Amino acid sequence: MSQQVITPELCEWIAEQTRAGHASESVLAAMLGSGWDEGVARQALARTLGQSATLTPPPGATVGLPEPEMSRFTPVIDAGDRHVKVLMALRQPRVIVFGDLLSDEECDGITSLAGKRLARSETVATGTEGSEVNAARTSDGMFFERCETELIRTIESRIATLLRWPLDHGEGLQVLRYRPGAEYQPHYDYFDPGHVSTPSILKRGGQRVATLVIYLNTPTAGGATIFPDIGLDVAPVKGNAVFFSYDRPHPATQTLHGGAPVIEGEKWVATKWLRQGVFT
Ligand code: PD2
Ligand code: ZN
Repeated sequence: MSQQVITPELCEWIAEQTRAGHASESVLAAMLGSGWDEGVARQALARTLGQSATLTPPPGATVGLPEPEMSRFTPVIDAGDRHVKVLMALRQPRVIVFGDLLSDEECDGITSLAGKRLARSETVATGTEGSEVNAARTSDGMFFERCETELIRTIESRIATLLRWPLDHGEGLQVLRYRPGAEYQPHYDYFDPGHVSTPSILKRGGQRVATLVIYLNTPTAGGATIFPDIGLDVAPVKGNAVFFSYDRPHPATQTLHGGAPVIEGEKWVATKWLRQGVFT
C-alpha cells in the first residue's frame, strides 16, 4: 500500500468536522471507514487539534509516558540538582531538546570512564536470539551498570526527576563513540514485536517507551541526530540532549531516528532508554 500523507487539505477537513461539532472519536471512525491507516489518522488528528483531540489510546498503548513538567512551558526545568534548559519542544511526536543537562566536567567524566571499555557496537541480530556487529551502526560502545559510580548515579537521578520516570525503569547508560565516517542508520528504539528475541527481552521491564540521547562532546562537523519522518535534525552540542517518547512499538509513532555520519572530529553520546516497568 502506498504511504498515506497528512496534507493541509486533510487537516482542514478534520478542523471543519470539529467545528461542525463532531467528536474526535467520530472523526477518527470516519477516517478509518474511508481507508485511512489508524496510526496516520491519529497523527493527523493530533497534529490538527493538539491537546484538544480527545481520543482513547489505541489497544496496547502505554498510558502515561516519561514527560517533563511542561504545563507552564518555562524555559528552564528544575531537575533536582540542576536547572535544565528547554531549547525546543515538538508535541507530535513528542521530541524535546534540552540544553545544559550535563556540565562539561560531567561529560568529560563519563567519556573518560567509558573510553577504557569501548568495543564495536552490536545490535539485536536478525532472526536469532543474541546480538551481532552491524554495518548500520559503525560506532564503538559500552554499557554502564545502573548507578555504577557516584557520577552515573547523580546523572540517572537527575534524568529520573526531569522526565518524572522512576530511576529503576531505566536501562544502564550506553555510551557510543563515532569516529569520522561512523553513523547509526535510521531505526526505532522499541523492540520489534515480530522479532524472535523480543519476548525474552520484554521480561526485563517491558517495552522501551522513551529515549534520551545526551551529547558528551561537540563534533566539528556532522553527527546530527536525525528524524527522517518529521524532517528534524538535532545538532550534537556538549551537555545538551534530545528526548523522544513512543507509546507503542509501531512506526506510526514517527520516532524513526538515526545518527548522521560524523564528518570531522569525534562524536560521543550517552543514551538512556526508559522501560514500561522495572528494568532488571
Ligand atoms: O548518536 C545518535 O545521534 C543516535 C542516533 C540514533 C543514538 C541512537 N539512535 C541511540 O543510541 O539509540
Ligand atoms: Zn536510537
